[in-house]
Amino acid sequence: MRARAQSARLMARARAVFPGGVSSPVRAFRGVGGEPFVAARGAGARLWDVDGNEYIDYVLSWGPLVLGHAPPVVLDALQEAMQHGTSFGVPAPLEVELAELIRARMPQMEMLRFVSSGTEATMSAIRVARAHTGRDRILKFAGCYHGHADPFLVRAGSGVATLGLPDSPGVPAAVAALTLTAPLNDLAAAAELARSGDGVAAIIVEPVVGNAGFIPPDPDFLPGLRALADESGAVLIFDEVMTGFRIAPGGARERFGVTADLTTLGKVIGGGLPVAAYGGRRDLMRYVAPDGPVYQAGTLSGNPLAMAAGLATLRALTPALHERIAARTTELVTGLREVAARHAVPFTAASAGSMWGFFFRREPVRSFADAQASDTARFRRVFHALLERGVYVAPSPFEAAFLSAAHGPRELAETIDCFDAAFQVAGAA
Ligand code: HOZ
Repeated sequence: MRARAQSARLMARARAVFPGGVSSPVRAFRGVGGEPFVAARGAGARLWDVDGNEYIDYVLSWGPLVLGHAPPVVLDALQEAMQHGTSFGVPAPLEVELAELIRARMPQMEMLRFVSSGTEATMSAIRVARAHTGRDRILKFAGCYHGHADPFLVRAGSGVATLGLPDSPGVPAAVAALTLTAPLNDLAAAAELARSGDGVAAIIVEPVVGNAGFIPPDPDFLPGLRALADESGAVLIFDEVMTGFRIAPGGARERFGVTADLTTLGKVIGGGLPVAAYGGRRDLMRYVAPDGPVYQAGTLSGNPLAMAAGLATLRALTPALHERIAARTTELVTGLREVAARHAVPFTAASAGSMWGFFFRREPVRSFADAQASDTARFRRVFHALLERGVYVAPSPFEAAFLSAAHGPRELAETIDCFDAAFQVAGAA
């Protein structure tokens, strides 16, 4: 057994000051049981805990670290930026540069606004949609997670799914009633809801779901939502906090040929610092104050250090590098499928770009209900067998995995060997 005495000591202290000992629920390992490890440092594809144990990291801070931990280009950019100050509270060059770079890769982001978290991005995007349409209700999909603002904590994925909370107390019933929920990949159900009453302000979706585990869209799903939004007058919002700069250099628009009216971004665009954004059609973004009446603001929005890290990351993430990481991700997923087949473990795994995931289930997973029907007990056992061998995947079956530029052939081979061994000891039903 790996020794984790220091981690245990720190977690005991943490539990006295934080609910569950964590700054965000899924980190508490409640989905898999046992004690979380406490990180000391990261470099490239690897993380070390405070007891000196080493892990190949497929969580990558839940997605942002597409270049791996502590990439020199990002550290250099931060060193340079911090010479000039850490926050200005007035416009500054780096935010303009990052916005222009994002727009060059995602032309549908005609105008955008930087915020500090994905939650702020999605709650601001639906505010714009509500202002534009004059409607209050929104349509989301079961298992999709769009942050923890009140309207989204209805049949949500990520930590909400991990903890098995159907809805969160504290969200007023009147607010929750404005959120309609359809099953993923179910266009007929979505159409029925979007056409009910006086329609919905927004249809919001993760174009590839990462918060119910990894669930790709059926080929007709996103084009169908686009048509439904057009026909019903709803604003189509792609929540690309996870998929942005992961599933293709230009995100969902490039990968699926479907353009949303508004897009939310986060994770990769901050290169490991707290950055998110919402943006899209110019006529919609003109509603945002001070151009328009929709209010949204933030003291640290456009923070220069965060902008520097995001710029350095996106500049390094060329289409060629994206392709290389995506090819390695495919290679890993193929290798894992082969190992599972050898052990006769019911297993389904898939990837899009540098985002991937797996379920213990033989049939494909197309919905949150399918994900919940996967063998989560087997997931827990395999998770711990992997961690023991130095491979860290998210401590929940309802989270996606990621790959970075730093994951090379050595990491892939080690990982496939570790899955082999984990299936050997923990793969049986
Ligand atoms: N919502 C994030 C994953 N889907 C988790 C963030 C965190 O716990 O750090």
